[in-house]
Amino acid sequence: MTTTQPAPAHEASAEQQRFDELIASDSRVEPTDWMPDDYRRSLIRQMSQHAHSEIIGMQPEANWITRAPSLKRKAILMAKVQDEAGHGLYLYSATQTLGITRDEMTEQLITGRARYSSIFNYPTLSWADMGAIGWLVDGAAICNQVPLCRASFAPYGRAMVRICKEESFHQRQGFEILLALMRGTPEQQRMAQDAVDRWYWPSLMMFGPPDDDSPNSARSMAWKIKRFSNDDLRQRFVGMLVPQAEVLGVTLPDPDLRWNEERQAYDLGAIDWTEFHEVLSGRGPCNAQRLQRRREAHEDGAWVREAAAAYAAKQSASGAGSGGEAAA
Ligand code: FAQ
Repeated sequence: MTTTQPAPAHEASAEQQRFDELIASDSRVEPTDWMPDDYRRSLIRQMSQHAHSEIIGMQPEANWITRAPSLKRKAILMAKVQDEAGHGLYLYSATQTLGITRDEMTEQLITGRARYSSIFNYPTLSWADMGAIGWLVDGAAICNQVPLCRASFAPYGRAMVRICKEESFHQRQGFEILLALMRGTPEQQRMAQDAVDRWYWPSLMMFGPPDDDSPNSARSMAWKIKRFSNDDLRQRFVGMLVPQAEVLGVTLPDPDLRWNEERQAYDLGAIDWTEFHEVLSGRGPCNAQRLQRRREAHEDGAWVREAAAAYAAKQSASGAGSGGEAAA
């Protein structure tokens, strides 16, 4: 190679080659590395949707904080909802390393232009829903997110390691809520079963559309962002649920669920993809309510952002901020 090489095209292809090598060798791409525009765009898409899901996902559970059946349950639920806020913040920060601002992402969310997980557009009708969300929704989230710890984009993978540890605590607390109810009165058992009946199918939809209807999968898998297909992860999830449902004593609401000896996997009944697309189009049971609440919270928080910005400006003007208390 000489310095007379003229072409930016050549440089681009050298960069592309280096990127391809990083991916092929299972190394990580850091924000300072060159990356193809499509890779960057797809990461911003997936990671921002993921961050929005964590933030919107606080709402269905926050609905039960004031009505938790004991002080202990209330403290646990508050900690869980706070964890979800933390997950949203790690993910927004990781996404910012790709060149989008937090304000842009927030704007996309509150104007309804961004997607977030379909699951959070369903209502939480009873205390047992806190158990079903922990067991099924966090369970599905872990199943989908453990492979993302190895995502080729390093900040995403690093954020996922911590998130998955916390999600696994969430999943167990949900299982434990359902177990307590299933060991309780017939009415409590009915409540637990009803919650499982309502959350089971939407939790299977969290994995996304079937593989032959998933426009992003092939490229995301070639880039090693996604490591497994939507259907593979859904299948793995049901395989995990069946023995746990037996321990709980709940029935999974799929009459066609059967072990297939030949495939060594469960055959599943048909998922209602019309419902999924309705929810994605903004016509789920709680889409409007979730977005309105998020918008209101953003507006209510304006004074905090202003105060923080004014404080930061004052600190930098006075040259403070190195640990000591600034003069008033
Ligand atoms: N909901 O081509 P694909 C949690 C969209 S966190 C809404 O298959 P991809 C923690 C998809 O974006 C839950 N939209 O897409 C918690 C795409 O639209 P676009 C969130 C969905 O990206 C627990 C289009 O359909 N987890 O639960 C959904 O390859 C409890 C075509 O789909 C993540 O975000 C859906 N379910 O695969 C918090 C994990 N499925 O962008 C509080 C990271 C698909 O082209 C309480 N994300 N779409 O307009 C992923 O793994 C992937 O993005 C998938 C979708 C698997 C979600």
